[in-house]
Parts: sequence; C-alpha cells; structure tokens
Amino acid sequence: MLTGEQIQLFEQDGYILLPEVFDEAELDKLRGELPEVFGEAGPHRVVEAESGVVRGVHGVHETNPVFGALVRLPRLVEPARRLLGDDVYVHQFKINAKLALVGEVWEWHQDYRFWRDEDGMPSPRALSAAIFLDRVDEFNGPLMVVPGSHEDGVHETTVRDDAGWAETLAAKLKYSLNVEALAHATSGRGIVAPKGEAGSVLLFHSNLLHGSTPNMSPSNRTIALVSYNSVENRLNEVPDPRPEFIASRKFVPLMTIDDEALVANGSPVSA
Ligand SMILES: O=C(O)CCC(=O)C(=O)O
Repeated sequence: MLTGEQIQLFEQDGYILLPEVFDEAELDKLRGELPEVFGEAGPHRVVEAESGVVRGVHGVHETNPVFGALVRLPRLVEPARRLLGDDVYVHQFKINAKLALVGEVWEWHQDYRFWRDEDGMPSPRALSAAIFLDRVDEFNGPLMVVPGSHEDGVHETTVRDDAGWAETLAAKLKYSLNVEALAHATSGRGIVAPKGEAGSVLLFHSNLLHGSTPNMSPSNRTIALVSYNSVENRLNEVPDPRPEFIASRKFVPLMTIDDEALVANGSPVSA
C-alpha cells in the first residue's frame, strides 16, 4: 500500500517513482516472455519508422499469461484503486521496447487527450504504471514528465488530421504539444526524468505531460505500461472506436491474484 506521503506526492506532482517493486526472479520471468510477444506479428505490434525493429506491442496481457498476471498483481492494482478512489479495470496495456540505439522518440503528450478524443473516456480518472523491465538512465531515453502538469486540464496540441489509430502509437503522434504550449507548461516547473533500476515502477496521472528522447545508449530501455481506469469512468460510445487491444471496453472490476503468482509454480494466472 502507498503511504500518506506518497499519495500526497502523487496528487501534487502527478507522478511517483517506487523503487524495488519487482525482484530479479520476477524480472527474469517477465523479460523471458519478450522474444515471444515481440515476435508475434499483427496489428497490435508497432515498428519503428526508421529501423523497422519492434517499437511496442499492445494488449498482450490478454494473450500472454505472465503479462495477464502482471496487471492483476495487488502491488499494482491496490495503489491504482487507492489513487483513483475506485475499482479499476485495464484500459490499455503495452510494452514499449525502446531498443538500444534504435528506440525512437515519444513526442510530448497527455494520455488523456487520446483516451478522451479517440476512446470517449469521460474524465481523467485514470493512471498508468510504468514497470521498468530494464534499468532506466539518462542515456537510454527515460520518460520525461512535467511535474504538476496533470492539474492543467487538457492542453491545446498540434493535431495530425490525416492520422488513423496507428498514429496514436507511432513516433509521430496524432496529438502532440508544440513549442509554445510546452514552454508555457514547463514555465516555473521544469522537466524531470525519473530514473531507476529495473524493477522500479513509475505511477503517473493520465493528464501528466510526458514524452521521451531516442535511446542513444547501448542498453535497451524496455518498459511495460498498464493503464488503469476507474470502473465508474467507463468509455462512451464513439463513432470509430480503436481496437479492443488499444482501448478495452471490458469495464469489469479487476480481480487481483496472489502477489507471489508471477514466479510461483510456473502457472501465473489463477484469476
Ligand atoms: O515509452 C515511452 O518512453 C513513452 C511512452 C508513452 O508516452 C506512452 O506510451 O504514452
């Protein structure tokens, strides 16, 4: 469970970094699944524009039992419930590869802009847990955030009108901040890049401004991102909904599993 101080920090800054949430055995288990989930071609898999290597995969918590277990662990679900004040379900799950030397930029954006305008999410009562599957340092493209920007509401952005749903996931995002909006948002606040060892978890609000630079290092920076939404904040109907593997419409409270389940008995999913 989060402490009162951690909750207060999240409310004030819009994010909180928790070290040592996953141990080496659990990280080995999670990383051991990556070749298989990155290797499976399909619309849920996005590749980098320049190199054609895997940029990310979406929705694999529905097909891979280890990642299915990950999203149900109490150590992720309980903080999400506490911070959102409600039962939660998984709105979105992805693994961003950000591979050494070829992992590309994520432009500045707010997740809620996509979830509101593409998916019909009524309010920003949602958050993401970024699980560091590798060490994140200043060279391998850490997530950068603007502390306090979750309080701003939704920022005006550049909109790429010709963009389909794939451009909600690619290096050229459909909605991204221009220089004036970024200057305004960062004024007096600056930019922070929370870094940490593999096994750390960054919790961040759906309206927090964030982005990341390319990976200029010889080390991968792979993270899994679980986005939890309050079950009371279920998506409205939209004319052209994104696929289920990007925006889930299963608004059912998530059942947690045993916190030891990732490495117990080789069979992680019991719920
Ligand atoms: O992986 C990253 O560096 C950024 C990911 C991100 O911003 C997102 O998936 O919304």
